[in-house]
Amino acid sequence: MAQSPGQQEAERQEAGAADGGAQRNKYFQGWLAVSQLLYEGASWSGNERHCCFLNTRQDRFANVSAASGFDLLDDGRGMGLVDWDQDGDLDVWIANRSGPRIRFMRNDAPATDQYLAIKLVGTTSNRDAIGARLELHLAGQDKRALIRTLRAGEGYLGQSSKWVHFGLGEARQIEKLVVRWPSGTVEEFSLLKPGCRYKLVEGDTSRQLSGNRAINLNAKPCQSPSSAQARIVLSNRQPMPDLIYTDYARQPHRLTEHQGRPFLLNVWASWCTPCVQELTELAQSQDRLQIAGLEVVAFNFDGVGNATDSDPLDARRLLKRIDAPFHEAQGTPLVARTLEMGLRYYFDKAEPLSLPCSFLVDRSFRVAVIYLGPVSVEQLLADTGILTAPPAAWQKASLPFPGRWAIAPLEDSQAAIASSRQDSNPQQHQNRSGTTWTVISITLLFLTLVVSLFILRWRSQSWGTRK
Ligand SMILES: [Ca+2]
Repeated sequence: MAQSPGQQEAERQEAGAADGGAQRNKYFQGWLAVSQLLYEGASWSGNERHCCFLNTRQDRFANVSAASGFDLLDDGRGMGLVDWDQDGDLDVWIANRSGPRIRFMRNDAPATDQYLAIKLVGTTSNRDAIGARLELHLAGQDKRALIRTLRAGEGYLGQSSKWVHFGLGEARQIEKLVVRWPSGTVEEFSLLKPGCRYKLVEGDTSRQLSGNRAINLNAKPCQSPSSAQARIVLSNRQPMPDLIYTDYARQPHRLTEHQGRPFLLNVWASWCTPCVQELTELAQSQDRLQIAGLEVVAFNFDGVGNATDSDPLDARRLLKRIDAPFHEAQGTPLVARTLEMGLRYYFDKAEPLSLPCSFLVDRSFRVAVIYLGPVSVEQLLADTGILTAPPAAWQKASLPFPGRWAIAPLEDSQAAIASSRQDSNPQQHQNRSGTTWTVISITLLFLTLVVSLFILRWRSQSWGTRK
């Protein structure tokens, strides 16, 4: 049967919508695939070193990445330029997708050259003077002006300081500064001195000298922590999985047998030299561990996974040799997989279980601290000592350096964390939002009914009173 033009158009629109939906699904599937790759440890652009190019003022640039110290292997995303310590040179903040998430690079180049810093205040233009173009003319120099443009945003989600910075080199005198305001007005400012910071207001050619105050940053260069050794204090402790295992006498156990007192779950193997050193130190400090009320559950992984040439008997002999009075536990592929899933859950990153590795578990059977690599007895005793600290003190102790929380840590529940991660899926987010709005609608309807009944009852009472 022949279709009407209207039916044909409706079918075309429907087919187009279906195609659009399929395209959107492919788009989201693509992002999910990329996210999964990153989650599994792949890098988006982490193997591309940062670059820094020096303008030689001869229509050429020189690659000074290595000499400047910028050739980092970070997975960078954005950067901002600012004279953070106000000593006349530009410093750099770098934001990374991977760790370290943020870097501050203080410019420690010899401060023999001069500078000029300008803050613009628009009146007829926008107040921040975004879009203004500044031309700086130096006395006794060639006729080429130094030009800067004030922008709102640079790079990905980045914004440099709105203080416009000029490096003057060896110049010691400024002829003039021409400001082309976004409103179209052009103004010239003279009598500016090198080595100063000025606030310039649109329509007012008098300049305001802003105080110079060099800030002494006491920070020292730090070494990036090794990924092979780390101490991670969970700001909100998470439940420890209940592991089922056997001891060396093949007697079955559950890890929850240790609930009610703090213990260290240590993952080790006899072929792992750092593991043996760590266990030896723990064994030699057994008296101190006992006084602290800390038990050690030593999970041995000899003969598990790729270590097929090792034998659990080796582990048993070694524990006897070092006289380690630990609770012996024989690891299995399932236990290894469970611990790996736990680490994936805690860190939102999929990585294989590496040895040695330890979990400090509190008396409520919650993981409090994770140690990747060996942990010293002193550190272990210190962490055990603060297991009973109030939540605020514990969260403070979980920070790697002093600071305050910009966003409060997640609630101490798996549901809250799962819910927060659900936002990464737009479709699920829509569904959850829809549920929320449905709940709100039902609540509002219920409240409306209650209020209506109350008003009706009040009016009937009032009428009754009048009678
Ligand atoms: Ca500086």
